[in-house]
Amino acid sequence: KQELADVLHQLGIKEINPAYSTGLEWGGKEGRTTRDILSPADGSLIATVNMATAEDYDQVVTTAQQAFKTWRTMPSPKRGEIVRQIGDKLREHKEALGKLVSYEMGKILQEGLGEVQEMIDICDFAVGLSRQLHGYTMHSERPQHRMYEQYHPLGIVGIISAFNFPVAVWSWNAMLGGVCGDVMIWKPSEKAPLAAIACQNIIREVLAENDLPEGVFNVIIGDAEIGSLMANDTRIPLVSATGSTRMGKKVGEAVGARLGKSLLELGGNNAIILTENADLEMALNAIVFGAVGTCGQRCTSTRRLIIHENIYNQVKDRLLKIYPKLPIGHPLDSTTLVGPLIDKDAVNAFTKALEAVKKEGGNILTGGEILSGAGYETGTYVTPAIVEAENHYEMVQEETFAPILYLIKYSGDVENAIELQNGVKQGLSSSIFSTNLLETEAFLAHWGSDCGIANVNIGTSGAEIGGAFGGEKDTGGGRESGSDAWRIYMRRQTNTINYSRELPLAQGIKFDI
Ligand code: UN1
Repeated sequence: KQELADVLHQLGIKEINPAYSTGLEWGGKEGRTTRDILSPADGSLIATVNMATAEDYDQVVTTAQQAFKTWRTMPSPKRGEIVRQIGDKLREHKEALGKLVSYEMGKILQEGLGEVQEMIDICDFAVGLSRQLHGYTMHSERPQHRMYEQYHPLGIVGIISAFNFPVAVWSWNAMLGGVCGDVMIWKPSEKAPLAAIACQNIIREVLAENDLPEGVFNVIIGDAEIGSLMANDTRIPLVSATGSTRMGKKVGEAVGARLGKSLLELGGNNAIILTENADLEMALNAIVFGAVGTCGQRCTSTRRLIIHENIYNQVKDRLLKIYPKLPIGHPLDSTTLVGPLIDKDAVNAFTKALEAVKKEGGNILTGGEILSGAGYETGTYVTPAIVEAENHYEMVQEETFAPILYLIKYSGDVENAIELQNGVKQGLSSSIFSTNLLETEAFLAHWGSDCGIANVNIGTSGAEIGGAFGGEKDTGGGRESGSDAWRIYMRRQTNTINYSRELPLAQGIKFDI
């Protein structure tokens, strides 16, 4: 308890945290509803936050608009320098922030620390990127003409993040947006706002130390209504949203209706294919980490295992030996591998999904219980489930944000497995375990996996920040994080310059006046 109090103190979390934009602390509960933030680990009240109103939102937008005027005039490498300082401060606070993420959201400490490491990594990436925001130069068809393109800052980026990665996914957006010259308005999940406030405190220090204006990075703690204001707001040219497909469709429709840009990172229904040529020892580690890591609450979590019939029983037996031994408990206990689900609603969704899949013919091999007794008083701890199922079952087609792994048998060639793997609405992450080149290349071919992420001999979760992250179909199509994902945060402009004394028209058109 004392240790957690120290962690909160180090991160500047007061008992009651107002909704605020950088530099502006709007005190008091007056006119605002409040929300108690309870740890899913032990049910304790960590803090109470005041939820922002529509007026608060407007004030944040005005602050951000103001800050944009200064921020966009700074050379990009200078903005990179600010991001470098943010990365340094994150290094300093890695332990504390990792613990807070873990305590507030319930992922085990190793994963909490991993999440902060993703933030540090994206800062480093963004610093380098700040000197590489380049476009092409083209040869003009006209003599003494030059064509090139440049990328300008876009404006305000609205970032709606989910509870399961309460800080990392924001940082992918914010650090890239930051070096690109944008200003950010971040609406974290109302289920995990404290880690966001902690990040904001870190950033405010950096901004103050560099005499930078309030409002380059803003946080607004609010519910879906604030999200909807952002989606409909023409002052926000880009809305980046992470969460369920249901939420993403609403955001995408609203942003699309005003012809804004959206970057959607939505549900996944990720599968690992195990062919007869899989290295099972490697695969088992990947499967278990993918299926029960973050208690099955990653968008990249492994939900389906598509196994060749010849090795099906062997894989099943091995998994059934591992699962009952998984240490389930407090996420800050170093021996724990499976922490709690975020809340009771998530537990209900888990048990409902299992009931429903059973009705469809699914066979629950292990797990599915809600734990009770000492250490499990919150009712948020469950035993991860393994279910024999068929790909077409309604529940198998859905993303249930909980540790349920469906075992699906295939026979014949790898093409049959790929067809099953692609046979869902979502298209985020996918993986194959095989040491056979023909199989792995088929999986990577254009008729192979239809997902945004396709891995060979690596599980579905735990992507590095250097690649573009996102997926197809119901996953929303957006790409964030590494590679050239930065381009969406900028306004692209094509410039043609005539340095001759003639005015030839393109396409050879004659137009003499
Ligand atoms: C998410 O679950 O929204 O690839 C993001 C992973 C992490 C990011 C997950 N690096 O599992």
